[in-house]
Amino acid sequence: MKNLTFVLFVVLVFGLFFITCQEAMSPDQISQDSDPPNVESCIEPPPPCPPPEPPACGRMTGGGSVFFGEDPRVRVTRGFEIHCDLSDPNNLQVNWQGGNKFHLSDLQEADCIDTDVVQDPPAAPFDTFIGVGVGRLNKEENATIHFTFVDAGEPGKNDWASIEIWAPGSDPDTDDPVLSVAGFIEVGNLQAHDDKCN
Ligand SMILES: [Ca+2]
Ligand SMILES: [Ca+2]
Ligand SMILES: [Ca+2]
Repeated sequence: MKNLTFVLFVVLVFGLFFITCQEAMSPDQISQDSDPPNVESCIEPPPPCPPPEPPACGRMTGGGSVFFGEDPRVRVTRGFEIHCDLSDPNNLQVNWQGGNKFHLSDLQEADCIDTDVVQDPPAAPFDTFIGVGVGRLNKEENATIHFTFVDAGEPGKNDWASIEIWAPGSDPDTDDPVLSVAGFIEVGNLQAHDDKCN
């Protein structure tokens, strides 16, 4: 009888132990424990992007009549002035063979960038002016101009310019320009200036 009691006691203890272990390791918990670690929580978020650099604050002028190109021969008339922040005044007139005249009415886009080119003197926050605008071509409105002017120091023999002009009604994305010219400045000078924008 003692032996039977002892056996029953042992069975009871093991039974309780088994039930306790099953409760401690419920299926849900087993499933959770077997999930892979949350990798994303271990990866640090990327650093925030640096704020964009403010646009260069300046203007470009042309001293004297600026001639360049051979066919056609192009003249950017004396006294042009264009501003990186589009603020007035923005004056630009382009003449070329055949009695063609373009006069800028509205400078719509301006991107003034500082490249490896050295524009000194004077000190300026940019050397290259990339612009888009509309104006009158031979007294007809809504012609389009794309241009790039590079001040490469003084005097202006290393300065460089490109100009494309589309006739009124033409699409610069699909149509040919009526003027497309690029080259070093032969006469005159392109001058980048620092400006007080505020
Ligand atoms: Ca530069
Ligand atoms: Ca200069
Ligand atoms: Ca220059």
